[in-house]
Amino acid sequence: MDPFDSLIQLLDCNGSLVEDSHYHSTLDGPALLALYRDMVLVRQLDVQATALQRQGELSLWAPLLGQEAAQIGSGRALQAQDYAFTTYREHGVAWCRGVDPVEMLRFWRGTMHQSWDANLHRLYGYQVIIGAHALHATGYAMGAQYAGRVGTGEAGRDQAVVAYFGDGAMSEGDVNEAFVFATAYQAPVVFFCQNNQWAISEPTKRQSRVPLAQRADGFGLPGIRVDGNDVIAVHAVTVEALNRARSGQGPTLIEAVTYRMGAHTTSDDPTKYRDSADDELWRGRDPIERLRIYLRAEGVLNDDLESELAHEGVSLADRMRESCRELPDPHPLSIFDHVYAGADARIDEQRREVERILSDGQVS
Ligand SMILES: Cc1ncc(C[n+]2csc(CCOP(=O)(O)OP(=O)(O)O)c2C)c(N)n1
Repeated sequence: MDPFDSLIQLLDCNGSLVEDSHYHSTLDGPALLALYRDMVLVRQLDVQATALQRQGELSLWAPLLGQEAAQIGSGRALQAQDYAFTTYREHGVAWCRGVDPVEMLRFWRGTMHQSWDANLHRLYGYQVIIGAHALHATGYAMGAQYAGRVGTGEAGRDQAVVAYFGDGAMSEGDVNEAFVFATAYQAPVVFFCQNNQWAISEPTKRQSRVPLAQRADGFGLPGIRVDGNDVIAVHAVTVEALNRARSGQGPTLIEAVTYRMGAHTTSDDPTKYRDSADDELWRGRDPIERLRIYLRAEGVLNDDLESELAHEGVSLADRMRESCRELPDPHPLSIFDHVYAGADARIDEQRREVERILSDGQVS
């Protein structure tokens, strides 16, 4: 079966709107244009970061190429009070949460000990351990529930939590355990699986005989399969799942069917294990191109706006390149920043010990 069959779709690959009996988009022209801008700029961010790695400025980079709609459509569905937990590939979600691209580069250049200020962005740092953060997200969601921030109906108070992970993570114990806890407690968490068809060199079809979303049935949570390259549909299904979570109706699993157009990371060569015909097929399903066609046909996007956006992309790339080369080494004590939201006696004690070592001049 083509993974692209039987999906929720609101905008097809040719840029035409599609009717769905349940989901309807509430996004008007300016809102769609904003999503288009986000997608174009995060692609630029990704291309620039990949180039910086090739120039020896970054140790590694995990490209998001092809997954812009899945990340932007869902990331823009989040409200300020919500909280997201992501993997190493969700630069588009980090963008939506207000993380500066240069801050992202600090991680990949090795000039940051762990993370940006998670509390400020309401986004935990890049998680490299596959699936671990599905449990962290579920625990966080249970905390929100116990703190009375679910189902109050008060706008801006009720919270939802999103855990982003890939198709490969669906085979991990942690993710399956998270499903058990989330459903047992009806926690306000949305599991957002980007099925990009590959877990490094392992294809999704070797991992599952059924569509991944169907696994939700066995755990007792709704499982939704959406065209992950259709930003309008991704936004609509995520808005609904987040509303369910915030209003106390429990978790949802969203499988966003997409394709990793690039390598797994800059250390990987996908030509060793996949067919170029697949790359060609998915190029025709490009998430940015179909929205571009639609917006141009509607008169929302024109040559002037496209050239403005192209300029914005070039300045972003210039800023990333220049700032990346100047990123300072982290201060040794910054390893203690952002470990917990507030003060912690054990962390404070360790900080004092390192301060003492530094002032003794034993290390610089
Ligand atoms: C617990 C754990 N096992 C193995 C790895 C090595 N590893 C890194 S990425 C990856 C594949 C993940 O694939 P998927 O979940 O589909 O996400 P994608 O990289 O495609 O976004 C693996 C096995 C790891 N980081 N953590």
